[in-house]
Amino acid sequence: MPTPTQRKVDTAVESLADRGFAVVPGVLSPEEVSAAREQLVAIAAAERAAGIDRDPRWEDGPHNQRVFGLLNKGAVFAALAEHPVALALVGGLLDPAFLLSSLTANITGPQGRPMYLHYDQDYVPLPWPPAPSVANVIWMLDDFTEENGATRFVPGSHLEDHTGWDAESMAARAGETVAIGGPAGALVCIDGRVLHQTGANRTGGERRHGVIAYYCQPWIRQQENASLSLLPDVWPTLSARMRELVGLRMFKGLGCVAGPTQRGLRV
Ligand SMILES: O=C(O)CCC(=O)C(=O)O
Repeated sequence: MPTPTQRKVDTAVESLADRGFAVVPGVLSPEEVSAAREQLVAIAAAERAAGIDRDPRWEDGPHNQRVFGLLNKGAVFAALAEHPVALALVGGLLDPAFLLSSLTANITGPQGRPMYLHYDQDYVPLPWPPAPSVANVIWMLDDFTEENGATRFVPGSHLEDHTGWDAESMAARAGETVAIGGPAGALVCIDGRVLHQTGANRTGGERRHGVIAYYCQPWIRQQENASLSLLPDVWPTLSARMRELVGLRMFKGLGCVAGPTQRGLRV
């Protein structure tokens, strides 16, 4: 008899196959949500005050905020990236030796504009392999609603032929998107080939806090260069699993240190 969690994972696996995304509600307890949210709110406020909250190239306007490098900003975020439910879902999409590519947050604010419609493996040359090359897990630290900017998807677009897609042809599909919300403590897992975007935040005063764990096949360069970006005092706090996820385990001759035999598994 599968556990309730296993049943939720099984349902999510089916949704990922059919629609290219899946919401799993009730993964985090209210206490876990509060701990992560409080920490994120504090970091986001500090980064706004320090003027490092914006990259002017982002098109979703001055009301949304990204927070980068979350592995350096609290063990509570590492726990999300290595949560067993997230790893089980991503393990169903990618090679078992998949890596954590980056760990960031996306906070929508009132009047935040939608992100451009995109898929997450735009650097993978076409034709793609039959399975996704990357996957995302967005942790909902607030209820995600259509009004506050829940992620929007074009269901099933992961199965389409992406040849010839460009910014214009993707933008033209905005009318096909559906907002996929969920209660705080849920996650949404995303196949790297599905078209999606952050929704517009049309609320008067709500911020939507999401933590985004981005994973990739073990043969892809990671978005965040962990060797350079992880702070020296953070390395010893990482679990053995997280050390593997950031790339310290060799994969078929990749990720060696002075050759494959010198130091064995670097975990
Ligand atoms: O925060 C969201 O709703 C989606 C973010 C996203 O698609 C991205 O960062 O690539």
